[in-house]
Amino acid sequence: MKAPTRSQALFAEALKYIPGGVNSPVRAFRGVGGQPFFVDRALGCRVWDVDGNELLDYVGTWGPAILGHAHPKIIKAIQAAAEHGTSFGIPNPLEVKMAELIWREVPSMQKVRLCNSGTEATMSAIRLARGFTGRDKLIKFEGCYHGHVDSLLVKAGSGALTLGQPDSAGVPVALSSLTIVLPFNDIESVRAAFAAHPGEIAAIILEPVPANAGLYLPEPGYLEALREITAREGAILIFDEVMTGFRLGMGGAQDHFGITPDLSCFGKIIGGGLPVGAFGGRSDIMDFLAPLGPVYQAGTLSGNPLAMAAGIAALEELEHGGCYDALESRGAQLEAGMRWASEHSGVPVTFNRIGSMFCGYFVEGPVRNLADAMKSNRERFAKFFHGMLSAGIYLAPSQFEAGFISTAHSPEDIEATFNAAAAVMKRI
Ligand code: KE4
Repeated sequence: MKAPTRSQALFAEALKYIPGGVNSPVRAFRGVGGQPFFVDRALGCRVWDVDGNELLDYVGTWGPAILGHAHPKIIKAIQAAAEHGTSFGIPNPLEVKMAELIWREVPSMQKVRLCNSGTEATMSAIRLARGFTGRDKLIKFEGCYHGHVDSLLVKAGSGALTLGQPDSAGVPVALSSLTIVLPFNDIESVRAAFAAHPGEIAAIILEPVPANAGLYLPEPGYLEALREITAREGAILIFDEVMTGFRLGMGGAQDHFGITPDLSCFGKIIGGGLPVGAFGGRSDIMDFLAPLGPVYQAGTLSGNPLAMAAGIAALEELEHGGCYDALESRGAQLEAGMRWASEHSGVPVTFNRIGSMFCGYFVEGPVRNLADAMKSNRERFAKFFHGMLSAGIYLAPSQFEAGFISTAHSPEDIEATFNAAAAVMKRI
């Protein structure tokens, strides 16, 4: 009988105290089978598990590690900030610097409020949109995830235009029924929803690049049409850029696609790996927030000096480091390599990518929405995931997650990745 590995022992221990042994469900490997490994440390584009196995990391802590793990400038910034104290609950200079950075790099962000997670950011943004418009209904899209916000843990009702059903226990139907869930990339359904609910819809919230059902892209003209409809209907357009913010470029998806939303949500990268969130946009809307206005929002650790120091270091490196050209080059190299691996092995894989975000679906393409993504062969994906893990390459443990390349990934790392993929694909 083989002695359990340290990861196995830790997982058994974790199961005693933590539901499912994890503090966030996707970490439990339920999408791919098996047990999660436990990490000991991370540096650059690599993580080492507690049994000493080295892994090339394409999860990047789900997006924040765009500069790789333990970037020296981020570590140094955290150390220096920590010597002054770890939390104040008092306004501090670093939160002003972070706000100015976001204000400068994202023109739509006339005002910004910092918080502690992407979930807090989207939860606050929809409350603000409802408070500002005096309307209660929301539109979200199938396949888009915005954190575990009651009003957004909602799935499509029976008919496309009917009101939403809870997508989690504990969400009251009374609340989910205020959310209309529509197919992404289907602008007619948006027009029909506003026609069916005139003057009642406070906001549309979307991931401009849905990356929580794998990854697929907005069709040409789709985002422009959402902008035009919301402006005409007096509804607030909210871009959830928790993942795409500072990932696709300093201006995020809104700069990439040339759309100005009314409100935007951020997280992940702006915290340099520490807990963070932010939401902001039009001043006339943001000034509805307490203490100025009637919409309440608060947070003990909002603007936390360590998270601000880490995030500022990350954004300043991204701003000055010529990082996005490198990320695009690595992304293109991986895309070409994975397409070769698919052709070489004869296994159909649809590889979607934008910049340094990607997803390989085990299905003939195209994959342009959730319905297409759901056709992927998940059993094959699971075998591919474990085959790559055995080859020392850690991909997201779910077909319905995006992968991330960092500036720490070298061309040699990318080449090793698609060569391993070709070998694994041949075996599954
Ligand atoms: P957090 O509350 O997890 O910081 O952010 C929620 C969130 C909001 N909006 C978008 C577009 C997001 O992708 C997320 C969180 N992303 C997931 C990855 N699919 C985080 C990983 C996890 O849940 O453990």
